[in-house]
Amino acid sequence: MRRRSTVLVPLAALLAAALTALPAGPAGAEETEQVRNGTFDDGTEPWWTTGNLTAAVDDGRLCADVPGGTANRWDAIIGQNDIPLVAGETYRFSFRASGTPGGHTVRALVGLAVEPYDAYHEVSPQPSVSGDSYSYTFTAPAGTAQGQVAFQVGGSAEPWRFCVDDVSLLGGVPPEPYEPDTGPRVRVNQVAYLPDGPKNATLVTDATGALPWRLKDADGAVVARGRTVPRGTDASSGQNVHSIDFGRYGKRGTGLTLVADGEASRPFDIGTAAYERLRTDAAKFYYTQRSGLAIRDDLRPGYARPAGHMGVAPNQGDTDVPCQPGVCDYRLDVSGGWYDAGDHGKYVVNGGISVWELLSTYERTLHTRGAERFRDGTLAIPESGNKVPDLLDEVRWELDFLLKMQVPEGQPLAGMAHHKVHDEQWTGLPLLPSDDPQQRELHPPTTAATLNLAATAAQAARLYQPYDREFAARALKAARTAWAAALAHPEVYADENDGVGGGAYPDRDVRDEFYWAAAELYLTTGEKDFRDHVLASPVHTADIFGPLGFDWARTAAAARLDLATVPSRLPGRDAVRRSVVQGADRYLATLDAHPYGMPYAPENNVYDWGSSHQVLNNAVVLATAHDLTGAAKYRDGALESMDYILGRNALNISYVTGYGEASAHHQHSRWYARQLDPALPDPPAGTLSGGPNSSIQDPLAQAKLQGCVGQFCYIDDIQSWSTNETTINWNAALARMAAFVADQG
Ligand code: 9MR
Repeated sequence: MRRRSTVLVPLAALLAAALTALPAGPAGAEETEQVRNGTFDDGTEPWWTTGNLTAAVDDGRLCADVPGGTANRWDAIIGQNDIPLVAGETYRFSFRASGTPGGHTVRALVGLAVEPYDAYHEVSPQPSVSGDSYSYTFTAPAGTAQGQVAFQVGGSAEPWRFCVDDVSLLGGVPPEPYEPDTGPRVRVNQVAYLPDGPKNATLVTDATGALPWRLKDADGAVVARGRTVPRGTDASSGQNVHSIDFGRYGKRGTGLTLVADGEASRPFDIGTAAYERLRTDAAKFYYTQRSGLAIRDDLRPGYARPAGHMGVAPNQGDTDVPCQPGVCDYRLDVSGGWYDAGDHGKYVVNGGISVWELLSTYERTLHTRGAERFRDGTLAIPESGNKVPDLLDEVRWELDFLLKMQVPEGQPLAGMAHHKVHDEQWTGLPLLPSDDPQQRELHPPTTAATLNLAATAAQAARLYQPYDREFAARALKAARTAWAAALAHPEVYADENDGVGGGAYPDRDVRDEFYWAAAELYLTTGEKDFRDHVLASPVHTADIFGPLGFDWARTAAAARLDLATVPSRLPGRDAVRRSVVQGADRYLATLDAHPYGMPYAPENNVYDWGSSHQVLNNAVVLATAHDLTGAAKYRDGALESMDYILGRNALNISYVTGYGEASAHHQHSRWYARQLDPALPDPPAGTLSGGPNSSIQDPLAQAKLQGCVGQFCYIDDIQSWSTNETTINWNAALARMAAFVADQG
């Protein structure tokens, strides 16, 4: 279709006028069309198609008959190459498209025309028969002379007809400021407060003096009232805020709202039911992360998918995986385990902390209430009905994988564990695990991975003993072998640049991993040698409960918390328990000083990657202090920490999918990728998002969140892998805390 240039000219003139008025106008910020013949007035040149398409001009548009029966979007493409893209420049990508029949998904993208085919911007509209217009603004994360505009139309079982017109990629457009929709200014836990727990909220307001608040039940009747407490400027958000304490009201109910300063909060409950649900949902997350097993629709309606990486084409499989060239000359069956996150990689270090936190969730129930939570049948997994607690069955899936990552006897570095296994190159989104065509590779063994294996296999040995003695014995043997191998090779580190096709997970300080492995081996065996290693570790007496909290790289807390809670004859155990309580005191002080009531205030307000789970892990220290002392203040602190996760925050969002009126649901994942492909599901209910990350490493966050303050460094978009991914270690922190809260009900 011929473009009406009359519209463009005055626009450009206006812009030029505006620019001359600015003191320092950005050089070259003139809107420039990058697409040639996007109106198809001159036939189809220079557009190209894959061989299975014939494109022709029809009624001024470009149309193609798309064959049915292709597997991937990229199996049928219409594209234009040689499009120059400038890093940091903002573009408007627009086009008009129709589909017959309507509803077929098109992957429209601007990106690299050559390997690794990075998508700089992609969308997945489903054009109707009558046609729709689309327009998107994005900032190019990198520059290239080999850019491309492409419409990927494959992946449909049925044939259909696709037409496109007025394709435009306009460079030099002004960036669109990103304004998150933060809803009402009264911020509450959008899920539930416990009837006898603390109840706090935060009000965002310009008012400097105290304001009245009212609590309303579902019928709108005022059931409590009071006055806010002005807290000044909150450093974590830059907002002026007041806090509200309505903890004296404790009647169960649903659909309550808190009203202040002319705004009503999102609705919430006072009750325990939501936490009973979250306790299981957070743990059910793992079944659909499983590799090497078909996910059953009867167990997870809407989440069924074929088994991933079992060697069935196009997968190359994890059943017979070589090392990276030059790393080893054997192959291993490393099938099974959980996919780490939204990628298809499997990493021993991160698998380790995830296993530990889930097993400690289980182990805690043995020492606190005596009852076994997560008993057989509670998680609806294939093993339900085998008389083993379901949480143990689920974690076993990962433990079996971790054991397979151990270097076999007779090989160099025998007994150590390979750091990770993943694809040679990063794969695109969306991509079901079973559709990944890439070569999988084992990466070199590391001391950190070996000690993760030693710690978790030792922990497993004591917990699985009542259910499977053979496995317990095998796990303990593997743990001992790993421990000896780590002692023999104490400084083999992951290469911090080994981040192609999978994450690097580098860690050059493994004193904490040695401490953790020694502690688990001691708690399981009671042996003097391991006890001596624990007592001699420099980490044993160190102050380890810092502001960021523990995670996959900072594992000392795993040891300390277990030494404090799992019965043993460790000399000086009282001091160990005191150190946990002192750590909790510090997190409590942070929480009390924080107008959003969180036990997290990182140095210089730099929110870490996965901050949601850092908040939760700090809450785990509070929860453990409550278990150790029975003091209500630690329980209250642990409960209040959940409020932040579930909506009492600057963005007014619950970071747990399906919990709260506004919850994260576009997490970065190759298979929970509904944002990109409506045929795929969102992440299951009970999935934790990584949350604000000040370093915004991904291009989408860089384009939208530049200059963000703390809590605002987050966007619920599938492309934002640095602020919005889902991972096995983050969900473990959620599972641990959800179980604690449910136990208080
Ligand atoms: O959560 C991890 C973060 O702490 C690291 O700094 C980063 C770089 O190694 O990796 C993050 O983990 C990602 C991993 O590397 C690959 N799978 C997805 C993980 C979450 O984004």
